Amino acid sequence: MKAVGHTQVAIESGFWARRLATIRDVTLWDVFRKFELARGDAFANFDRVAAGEHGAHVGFPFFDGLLYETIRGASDLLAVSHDERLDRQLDGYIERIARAQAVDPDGYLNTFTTLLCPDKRWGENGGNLRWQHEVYNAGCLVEAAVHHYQATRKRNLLDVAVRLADHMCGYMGPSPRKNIVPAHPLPEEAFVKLYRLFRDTPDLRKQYPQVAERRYLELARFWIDNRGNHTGRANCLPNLLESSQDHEPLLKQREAAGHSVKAGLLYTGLVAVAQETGRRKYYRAAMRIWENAVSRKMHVTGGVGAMHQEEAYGPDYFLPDDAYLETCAGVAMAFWNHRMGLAFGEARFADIFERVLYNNVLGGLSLDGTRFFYQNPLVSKGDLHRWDWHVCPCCPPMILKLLSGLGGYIYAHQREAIFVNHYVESTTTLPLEGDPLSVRQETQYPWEGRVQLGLDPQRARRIALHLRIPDWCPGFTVSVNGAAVEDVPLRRGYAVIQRVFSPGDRVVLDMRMPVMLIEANPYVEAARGRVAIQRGPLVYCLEEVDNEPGVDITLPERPALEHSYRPELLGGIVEVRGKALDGKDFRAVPYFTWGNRTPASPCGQKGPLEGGQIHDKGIPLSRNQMRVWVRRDGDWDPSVWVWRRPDILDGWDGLLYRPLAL
Ligand code: FUB
Ligand code: ZN
Repeated sequence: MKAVGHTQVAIESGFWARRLATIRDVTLWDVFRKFELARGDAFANFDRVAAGEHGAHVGFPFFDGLLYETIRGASDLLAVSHDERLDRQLDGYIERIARAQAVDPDGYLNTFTTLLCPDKRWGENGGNLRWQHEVYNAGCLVEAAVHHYQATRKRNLLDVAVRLADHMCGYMGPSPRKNIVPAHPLPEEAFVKLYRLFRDTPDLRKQYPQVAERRYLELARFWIDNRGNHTGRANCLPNLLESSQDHEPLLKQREAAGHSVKAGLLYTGLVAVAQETGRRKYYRAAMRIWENAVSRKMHVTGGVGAMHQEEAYGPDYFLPDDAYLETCAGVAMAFWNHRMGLAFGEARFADIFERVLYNNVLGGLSLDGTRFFYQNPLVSKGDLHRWDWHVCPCCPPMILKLLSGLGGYIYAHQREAIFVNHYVESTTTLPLEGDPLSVRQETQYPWEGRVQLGLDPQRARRIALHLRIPDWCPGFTVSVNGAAVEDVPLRRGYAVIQRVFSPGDRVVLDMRMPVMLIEANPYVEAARGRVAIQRGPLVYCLEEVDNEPGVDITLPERPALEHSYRPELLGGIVEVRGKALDGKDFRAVPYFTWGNRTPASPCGQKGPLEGGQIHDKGIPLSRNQMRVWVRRDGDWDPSVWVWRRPDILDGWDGLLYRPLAL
């Protein structure tokens, strides 16, 4: 499928319009301000490079990249609603970035290396490619430049990015160039975007006669193909290790592994390269790794990267309550699933996108838009609070990148077929062959499951309308112009309504949205005997402020669960209420709203914790064995081995989560 870009989609009312207004009016400015003030001005690194200075550098080596990412997010906001002040502010930053690049004859740009270890570019001469983040930063610059150009049609940032990208294309790649791959993935997809920008914009292409855009795609492909090939890497880090998915060739990898942010961004780049080259081996690898990630390594919130060490994916089914689940990893998971959905044309990828978006990622940003979570575990002992700013502020820019472009994930099309992948109140015009098609979507989603679509083709025409039926949905009905449509076929997770649509037609999708209890696959030790509360795409949580201190609830076998909209609570939410086995009432709120009110008392939470701290993947698992993590004498014991019990998986069909039959 081809996605409808975010600039073509207007989100002006409903749940997301309110969230996006906060992001546009508050979060964006807050993030820039904190980068400038929190620990010194991170943009001043560029000024010092421009002035030929050496020495002090503000922040971690990847701060250049984080600033570029914030510019990308800002550009996407600018593209949907022009803001003179923001436009000028970005131009000011870009001028400082461009001045820093201008002093280098090659167009090389990485403030950390230039200021602190100028003889160690690209990790050479005893440098450290992983730590220096040069290729990653360059990728962030390239993607920011593409988005900024698309938003403004200005070349100021693109000029900088092209100069650096061209330098890289001459420096790294197949022998005799250097075998350098990004220690932190992201540039793979960014270079594909740069390639596409020039390929698809002939006017722009004419303005850059020196550009040979094919080289950008070739370098991205080189990075995918040469992960795990350590030949000739003597001058930087020969092996970037599993953290960077460099332990073996990517196309041979079978599991989601290593640093979970790097992993998600790498898999996104893998699919981007697959889409451009059409090579089946790339698609196959992406699908294999995806199956592993979502059927064995994903929390119910869509969060990934259970391990605290290395912010990494853990072993299969290792999904402890206090897992790490970095917000950035959730964003990367969303990017990856978006591309998978477009590439494979199946709704199950948008299901994962939705799960991670509404729970793990949205939970990473406070309701007022100024405070953040880095980790998003399922439980808090009362000592995890939102932070105003972090010494490693990687998550705010990633949140901005995803949410600023949210409009671009909703609709897609393919010849006469249109796809509604997400239920977000919005309007768009789909560029179908022949005439464009206007669509107006009205919905109270995620609070209600009813979606009304007004379709306005310019003339009566045959269209196959595909409506995603989410994995959580136990039943739905469809009507067109008030008449029920019987036996709507479900294809690849979409309800397909194929007919001649006329101007003014109205389609109503009604999805049942009961409160559900979700159980995890029995191999998930930490979840045995436990359930998650979910309604629609939202996973719920219990906070001390609404409940008894300690929040430790045992449910009766058939709990009566009620829900109602509470406009005054947490900006307006659907609350879930029930009675515990001991007869006491409890109240649950959407997980994404947690940590916005009075913090829980320290150690208020009881139950198994700290699983994510223990990890030793040194011992290979045999096919018939698995390691379980058992709590003994108050501690987790990782060394318990059991024979796999396929019998306990009866009826699970490879699922990781399913509704509990009540
Ligand atoms: O290495 C850059 C960023 O810092 C990663 O994406 C985050 O996970 C944090 O480790
Ligand atoms: Zn992060």
